[in-house]
Amino acid sequence: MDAIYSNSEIVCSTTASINKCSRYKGQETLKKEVTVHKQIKVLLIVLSVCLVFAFGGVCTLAILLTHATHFNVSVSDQDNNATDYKAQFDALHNQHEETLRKLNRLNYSTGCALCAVHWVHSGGKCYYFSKVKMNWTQSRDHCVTLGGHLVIINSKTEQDFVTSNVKVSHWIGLNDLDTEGHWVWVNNQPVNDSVEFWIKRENGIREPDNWTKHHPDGEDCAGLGRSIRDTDFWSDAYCFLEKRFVCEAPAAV
Ligand SMILES: *[C@@H]1O[C@H](CO)[C@@H](O)[C@H](O)[C@H]1NC(C)=O
Ligand SMILES: *[C@@H]1O[C@H](CO)[C@@H](O)[C@H](O)[C@H]1NC(C)=O
Ligand SMILES: *[C@@H]1O[C@H](CO)[C@@H](O)[C@H](O)[C@H]1NC(C)=O
Ligand SMILES: *[C@@H]1O[C@H](CO)[C@@H](O)[C@H](O)[C@H]1NC(C)=O
Ligand SMILES: *[C@@H]1O[C@H](CO)[C@@H](O)[C@H](O)[C@H]1NC(C)=O
Ligand SMILES: [Ca+2]
Ligand SMILES: [Ca+2]
Repeated sequence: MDAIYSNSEIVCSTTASINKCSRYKGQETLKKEVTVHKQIKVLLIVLSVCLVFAFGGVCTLAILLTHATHFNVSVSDQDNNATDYKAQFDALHNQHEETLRKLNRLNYSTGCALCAVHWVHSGGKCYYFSKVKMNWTQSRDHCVTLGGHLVIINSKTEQDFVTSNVKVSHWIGLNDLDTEGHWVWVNNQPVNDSVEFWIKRENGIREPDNWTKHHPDGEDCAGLGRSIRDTDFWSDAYCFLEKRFVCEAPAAV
């Protein structure tokens, strides 16, 4: 039984091996077919992947393009608006300058109207030349009650304007009351050494000379000239002297 079984087994095995053989042959053709199928599959997969990538690429491009268009549009919008704002700004700027020019012409053409009655306009300022005489401190206080201050001379132009309007000595807003020899204006500004108009005589005796002949305290207040002489220049004098005086005030706009 065993032998038969084994025989038959052998037979079987032989048949099986033959079968196996034939099956192997079949399998080889099968294998080839499978390989071809696999290759096609791989090709298909590769193609699909390529397609996916291509699609993705197209999508990306499309998105980029849309964005680019939007971007361009917004940029050109902003450009337009920027030019609009610049044009508006330029127009306003020109208008502003023209208004300033008009105001300036008005300032100078209607000079008299910008100063109170009896005051004279010059260079954006108003000047008052008194007819009454007072000592220096009274003059200083009187200019303040008139809305101004004793004149402060800051330039040759202002000096020339003021002196061209006086023929006798007038007080100006300059004194060395606080510190002897240190001349300050009524606004506490010291005299600028490059803008001073003290009398300079040919004999070398200049003002301020702090003359003490008539008073031991010397001279601490400044006026234009002495009496009716040298009124184009400054001279120190006794503060208690009564003189006419020049007031100054800003012009109204
Ligand atoms: C440009 O101005 C117009 C109207 O003035 C406005 O509607 C638009 O939003 C502005 N565009 C940009 C980009 O500022
Ligand atoms: C007009 O005069 C006033 C007063 O002096 C001055 O403050 C103002 O700057 C002047 N205006 C112009 C445009 O010059
Ligand atoms: C003095 O006046 C000159 C000429 O006007 C000017 O250049 C200078 O700045 C003035 N100095 C002072 C301290 O004001
Ligand atoms: C002016 O005179 C007074 C009184 O004599 C004297 O105290 C003062 O030092 C003098 N000032 C100058 C600058 O000479
Ligand atoms: C100026 O005059 C007034 C009034 O007469 C007087 O009180 C004052 O002391 C005088 N000032 C000087 C510096 O003389
Ligand atoms: Ca003095
Ligand atoms: Ca003097």
